[in-house]
Amino acid sequence: MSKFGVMDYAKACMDEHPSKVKRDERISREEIRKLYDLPLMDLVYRAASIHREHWDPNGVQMSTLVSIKTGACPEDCSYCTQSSRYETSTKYEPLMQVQEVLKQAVAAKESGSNRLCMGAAWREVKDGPQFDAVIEMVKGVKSMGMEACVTLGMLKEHQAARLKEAGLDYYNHNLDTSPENYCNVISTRTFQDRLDTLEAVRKAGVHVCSGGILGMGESREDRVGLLHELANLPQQPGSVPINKLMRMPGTPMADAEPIDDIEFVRTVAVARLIMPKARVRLSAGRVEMSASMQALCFMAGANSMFAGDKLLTAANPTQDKDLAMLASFGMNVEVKAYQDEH
Ligand code: SAM
Ligand code: DTB
Ligand code: SF4
Repeated sequence: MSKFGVMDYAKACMDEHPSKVKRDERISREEIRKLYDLPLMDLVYRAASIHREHWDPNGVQMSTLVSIKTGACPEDCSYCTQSSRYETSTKYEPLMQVQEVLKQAVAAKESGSNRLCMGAAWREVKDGPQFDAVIEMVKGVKSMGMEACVTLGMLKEHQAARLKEAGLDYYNHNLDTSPENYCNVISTRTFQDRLDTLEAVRKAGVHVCSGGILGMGESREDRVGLLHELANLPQQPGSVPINKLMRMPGTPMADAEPIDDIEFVRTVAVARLIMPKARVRLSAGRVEMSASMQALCFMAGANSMFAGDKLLTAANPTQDKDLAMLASFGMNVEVKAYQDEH
């Protein structure tokens, strides 16, 4: 049986996180299961109705990703081409110069993005010149009138406070999957480590961006568990990226069975229903989705996406293709700032 064969899911890592189930719950797993089980038309109709109460259903917010440090990551995330554990085509690139990042921010702004999301293949943030440079990147992006987001791995409270002081709007840190499936995907950190970083981010007053990946061979119950965790965080995330696994050659998940389209749409709809005020972002994997599939996702409540022909290392649809798709849907790119959203 392969590392991600069905049998392996008999192994659960829940015991490692006994504290998490004791938190005060606002929505139960059972309620989330029931939403998933609704007839598709009822589910999408309900999600679209909630979407309209909170958001412009014809609006979509665009973020642009920049990989500010690429590859040679010590973590073993089984989906990731940037892990040093796997033989992939991703080449190590050291931390980018601040000016180079700001050049890319100008281009992103001109293309309609109002948020720059800077990602580093780090296990965690370390104090020192590299973190100082990231602080300068955040300040520079803010001075251009854009929202700034970073995703740098694990983070301590004093580091989150420095990012907040620099003007950071969002910190992206995904829970990725359910607590009980986490150890089947990543062994070099725990689900609790993820929650601790989100806590540090929240304490600093930075908005949380947290979501997950679908199509890693996880079960419906794992998707229920992921959404349950996200929706029951002490404060619901401002952004919820829903990634469709990019099956990167050389990673243990290179041959994973792709997630069914309708199951993906159901997940978007349930996320919208239980986190009505969040930006639900169609993230990695759009390159494998038809325009019709993306239309279904927008109908089900997605209202954000990544712009530009590259994610961090993987492909994304070109800007021309995306703009043509949005035009054909009569959808508009939103540029309003997060202050209006919360
Ligand atoms: N190193 C930091 C971390 O892991 O938090 C930040 C960068 S990491 C690449 C950001 C997120 O990208 C991961 O948490 C994961 O959810 C997503 N991601 C990475 N590789 C992916 C893939 N092949 N397909 C879909 N999503 C992926
Ligand atoms: C998120 O949830 N998805 C983005 C962003 N947050 C950092 C990253 C997707 C990465 C896809 C794989 C790659 O480009 O290597
Ligand atoms: Fe490293 Fe982040 Fe990739 Fe995991 S997802 S291997 S932490 S870059």
